Amino acid sequence: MKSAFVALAILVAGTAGAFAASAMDTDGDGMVSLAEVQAVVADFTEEQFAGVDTNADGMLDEAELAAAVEAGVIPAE
Ligand SMILES: [Ca+2]
Ligand SMILES: [Ca+2]
Repeated sequence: MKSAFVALAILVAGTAGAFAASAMDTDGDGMVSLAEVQAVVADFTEEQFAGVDTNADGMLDEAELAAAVEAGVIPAE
């Protein structure tokens, strides 16, 4: 019962992340850049971006974006 709930929670979180990524990823490369975040959150800073870019490659992948949305740093679109 508990594992089913966890699986559902992961499924829901994954769906929200994918949705946010597709909405923000305006050039369709599958990654969200600082400029793409700033198109949605105008006052999003480089420091905030660095905080959610956990592997520091300068782009947010789906997992990083999902974590940022979950943390409330980036609003879910
Ligand atoms: Ca992109
Ligand atoms: Ca990254």
